[in-house]
Amino acid sequence: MTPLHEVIINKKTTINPIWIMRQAGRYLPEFREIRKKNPNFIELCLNEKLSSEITLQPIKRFNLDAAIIFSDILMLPYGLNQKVEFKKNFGPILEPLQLDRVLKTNEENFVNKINPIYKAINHVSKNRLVEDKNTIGFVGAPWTLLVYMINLHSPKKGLKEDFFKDNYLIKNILQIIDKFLKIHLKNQIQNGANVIQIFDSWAGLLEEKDYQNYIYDPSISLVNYVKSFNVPVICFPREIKNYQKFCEIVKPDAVNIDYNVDPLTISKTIKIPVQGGLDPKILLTDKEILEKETIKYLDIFKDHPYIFNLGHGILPETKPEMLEHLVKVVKNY
Ligand code: 1CP
Repeated sequence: MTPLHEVIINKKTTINPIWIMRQAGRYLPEFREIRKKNPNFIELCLNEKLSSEITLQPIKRFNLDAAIIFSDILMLPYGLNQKVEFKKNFGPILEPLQLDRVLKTNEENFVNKINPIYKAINHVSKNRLVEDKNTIGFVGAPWTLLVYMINLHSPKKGLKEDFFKDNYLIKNILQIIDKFLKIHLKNQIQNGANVIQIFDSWAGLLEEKDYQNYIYDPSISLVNYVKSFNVPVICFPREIKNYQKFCEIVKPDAVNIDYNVDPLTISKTIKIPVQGGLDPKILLTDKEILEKETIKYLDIFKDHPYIFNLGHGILPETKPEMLEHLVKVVKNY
């Protein structure tokens, strides 16, 4: 059985598999080398040969237990014919949403437009480097995708004041997102993804009164859908105020925690397997601090099914040797 399945399905506590959010990316010189020659990020995600190669880069370098496919949550709006661009040092920029264009997209158009992603998952999952490991497919959660599709860029400075003004549009878009996320999930699973992670990166922007409509209900729909394929699903409702309540209501197979929550409280209150938590900034310090902080998480979760990961994506400034050291500490624990 693969390492993540041992923990998530068999609830094994004697192993601590490790993979890292954004493990394929900018902190790796071999990634930057490819990126330099491929200024268009979307095109790079749709180049099955290069995206497979990038996915495997961290697997070749470190003793990680899972490959996560090099793609982006914003391939969904792209597949729905909302233009997406990635500007250097700024992040994603989306063109204003045109509901009629999105409504015209059918399953066939969508799958054809982003098909190289599925081919890459297929290549990666069959590669001998990944043989005994997991291949992770992923999507953005409906709320987080809605945020980008309406806000049109990163909501780091908060949402636009009139974000919720067009109720008709929001309702329609959420339905479309649900439909196409299921198509996207199905194709990833049918091509070899054997774990799914759902990123709700902007869950923390909502007030608790809005969780039911924008986080719980849309997540339940996707979690149940993934479960129908017998594939385990990990949810990451980043900076949600109450992870325990989220787990009880949404019932994912495992939950990824962010670095602002107290891991000890989590270990005592959450019954399902847990993933992640370590602050990615710890990887910018030194090996001694890294070791201490890593062992803190491993000690807290020593009797809990636990997958080692960070509390958010690895930072571009991280030195690869720090990740190498982290993997060593986890493996030697
Ligand atoms: O080279 C570059 O400039 C591109 C940087 C980059 C990379 C490497 C982006 C732009 N996306 C990715 C890949 C990516 N994105 C992966 C690959 C697999 C891996 O983990 O190794 C994954 C899983 C994502 C998921 C993703 N994209 C999320 C969810 C996770 C998270 O970080 O919260 C989000 C919010 C995005 C949007 C996005 N894409 C890229 C950026 C810089 C952002 C965030 C911008 C913002 O703050 O709004």
